[in-house]
Amino acid sequence: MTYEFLMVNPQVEKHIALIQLNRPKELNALNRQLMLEMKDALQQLDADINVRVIIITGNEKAFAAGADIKEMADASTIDMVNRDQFATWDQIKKTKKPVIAAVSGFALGGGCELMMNCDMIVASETARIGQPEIKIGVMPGAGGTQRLTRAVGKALAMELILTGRFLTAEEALDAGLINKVVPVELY
Ligand code: DAK
Repeated sequence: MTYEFLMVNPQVEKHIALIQLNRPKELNALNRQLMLEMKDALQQLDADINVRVIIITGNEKAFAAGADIKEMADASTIDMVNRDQFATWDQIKKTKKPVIAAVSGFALGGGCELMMNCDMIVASETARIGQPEIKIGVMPGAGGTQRLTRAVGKALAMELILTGRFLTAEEALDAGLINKVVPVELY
């Protein structure tokens, strides 16, 4: 399983597969190619009888800093509708095996939405989590308004979406958004 923007190890430990986003210079911004690769990797790992759990991760600085803003910059409304670029996220929900997000650094915008699509979320103490789309004049476009609200309640979800403020890992834990905070050395 060789990809341009992902590194995939189907047996990082016995029965555990690892998908690592691999656009470090762009803070793992989610371009269309990366999302297509994610869909393919998940389908293959789901079909692999040796895999029982799938972990999705980034690197120490960024899980994913959101959809690729540069790729979207010139897109019209019609382009965005036709691209349907977050449809690939549906594959995470279709995956029969548990998917765990291992988050360090930034999980923003589409990156936060990717994280929230997973079944469980473990974050390093350096994680910074948010939906800052408002700062570039758009709203969360891949389920963030709904999943964040279900996870943390309306008050905090509205605050995060309307101000773009980032949560620390501890705040996210207290709010019920993530399962566990670990020291960054363990990440
Ligand atoms: N896209 C593309 N490149 C990005 C990026 C992103 N989201 N985030 C960071 N980068 C790139 C930077 O441009 C920079 O590249 P160079 O300039 O070096 O070439 C490199 O990554 C390092 O970033 P910084 O130099 O900015 O690093 P800092 O540590 O100073 O700052 C930061 C880190 C995460 C605070 C900052 O990079 C930042 O604010 N990034 C943008 C975060 C963001 O706004 N995320 C949300 C993106 S929008 C839709 C609706 C909405 C959407 C899509 C569809 N529909 C209705 C269909 C949008 C979804 C989003 O996720």
